[in-house]
Order: sequence, then C-alpha cells, then structure tokens
Amino acid sequence: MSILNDISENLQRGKAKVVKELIQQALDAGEKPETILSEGLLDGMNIIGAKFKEGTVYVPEVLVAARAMNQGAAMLKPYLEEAGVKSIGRACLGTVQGDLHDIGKNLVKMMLEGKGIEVIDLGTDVAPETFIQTAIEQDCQLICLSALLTTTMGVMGEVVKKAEEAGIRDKVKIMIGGAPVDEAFCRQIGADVYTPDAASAADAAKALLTA
Ligand code: B1M
Repeated sequence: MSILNDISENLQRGKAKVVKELIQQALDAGEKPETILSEGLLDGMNIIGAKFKEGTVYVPEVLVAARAMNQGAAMLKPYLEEAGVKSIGRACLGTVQGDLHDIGKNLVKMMLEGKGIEVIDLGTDVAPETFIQTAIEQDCQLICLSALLTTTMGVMGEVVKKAEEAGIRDKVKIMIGGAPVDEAFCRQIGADVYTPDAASAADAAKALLTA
C-alpha cells in the first residue's frame, strides 16, 4: 500500500499523530505537498464523508477524522505557500452563521495565504453583521464565505444584502464556496465569484486583487 493510501486510511481512523508522521515521510521521500493534500488527506476525508452519508460512521468518528485533517493540512501549509510572496490584499473569511464545518474554510485560508493574501479568519458560525463590520474596520477587499449545509447557504445572501445596506458593496468582492452552493446560486444572491475548491478560490482571489 502506498504512503498516500496510508495517510488516507489513518485519517479515516482519526490517527492524527500517525498521519503527521506519514506526511513527514512522504515529504522526505519527495512527494509533492499538493499530492499529499489531495490524494492522502482529501481522499480520506471524502471516504469518511461518503460513509457518514450512508450512515456507516457517526459524528464522533467524523470529528476525529476532521481533527487529523486539520492538523495534517496545517503541517503542509508552509510547503504550499509561494516562496517570498508579498501581501497583495486582505480578506475576511468564515463559515456562515449556523454552520460549524471548518475544514474547507481552513483549506481556503491556507491557499489564500499561499498567494500572499492576508486573511482575517472569523471562524465558524459567523453572523452576517460580523463579516460586514470586519470588512469595514479592517479594510478588507474580499469577503469569503463558506457553507456546507443547505440550511445555512441562505446566510450568504444576507451577507450580500448587509454589504449593500452598509454602502460597501462597490468596495468589496464577495466570494462563496462549499458543497451545496454553485455558480447559479452565486448569481441568484448577487455574490461576485463562486469557486468549487480552495485552490481555485485562491486563484480567483488573486485575480480580483491584481486586476
Ligand atoms: Co457535517 N454534514 N454535519 N459534519 N459533514 C455534511 C456537510 C453532509 C453533506 C453529510 C451528509 O452527507 N449527510 C450533511 C449536510 C447535508 C445538507 O445540508 N445537504 C451534514 C450534516 C447534516 C451535518 C449535521 C447537521 C449532522 C448532525 O448533527 N446530525 C451537523 C451540523 C453541524 C453544524 O454545522 N451546525 C454536522 C456536523 C459535522 C461534524 C461536526 C461532525 C463535522 C465537521 C467537523 C469540522 O468541520 N471541523 C462534519 C463533517 C466533517 C462533514 C463531512 C463528512 C465532510 C465535510 C468536509 O470537511 N469535507 C460532510 C460530508 C461531505 O462533504 N461529503 C458533512 C472536506 C472539505 C475539504 O470539503 O468543506 O466541502 P468542503 O470544502 C471544499 C469545497 O466545498 C470548497 O473547497 C474545499 C475543497 O478544496 N470550499 C470553498 C469550501 N468553502 C469554500 C469557500 C470558497 C471556495 C471554496 O470561497 C470563499
């Protein structure tokens, strides 16, 4: 079995310490950080996601896998940053109100920072007002929203409305992502950009900030 498979398997079992040891071994063996992320960590998380959906694993197993995922991703972060990048702008980022999923959001943060974007991480369960207040006070050019639940994706539309009400809509770009949202939803709520994954979110954010 390959080391990437081992990472995926151990992530599914929530063995964070072993996952980190295996990541180090993979790096030492010359494996690319992007490959370790996608074919090791994300592969394991996808399998756990599918099992959660079919009801063969439960919240506690998913939580320990998520912890291993976050720790493994944090370990890869320095390797995924572009060397010597200068700050090109500032974003506030969070998972919307009512939603506690943070793995995708953390990946987006990592990729944005890798492109030289300063990120104010507001965490999870973030109220629309908090995004707007932070964007104003911290002079953010981007508001980045993540949602994983069909019951919380609507909050993204509220953020767009609050930005309009606060008179900052023409000063910030609003980016959205997360499993239940898509391009059509992005247009429907009047957000600026939808991207399907963290890497494309970082590319789109860089393009917006350097346009
Ligand atoms: Co939750 N959960 N969960 N969960 N959970 C889902 C999302 C679900 C699809 C599982 C299922 O199949 N049933 C389902 C949602 C169904 C729906 O709404 N349609 C679900 C549910 C129902 C729930 C609870 C309600 C379960 C319960 O309590 N009965 C509950 C809700 C809690 C709450 O938020 N209020 C809940 C709880 C949890 C845990 C706490 C156990 C845990 C979260 C731990 C954590 O995040 N620290 C958890 C997890 C881990 C999942 C699954 C298994 C995995 C999600 C994940 O992290 N994926 C998930 C099933 C699945 O997705 N297959 C599921 C890996 C991550 C890298 O992907 O976050 O999609 P993702 O991010 C992607 C893209 O979406 C994108 O980039 C990333 C890839 O590069 N992206 C962006 C994300 N944000 C972006 C922003 C951008 C751009 C791209 O621009 C700004």
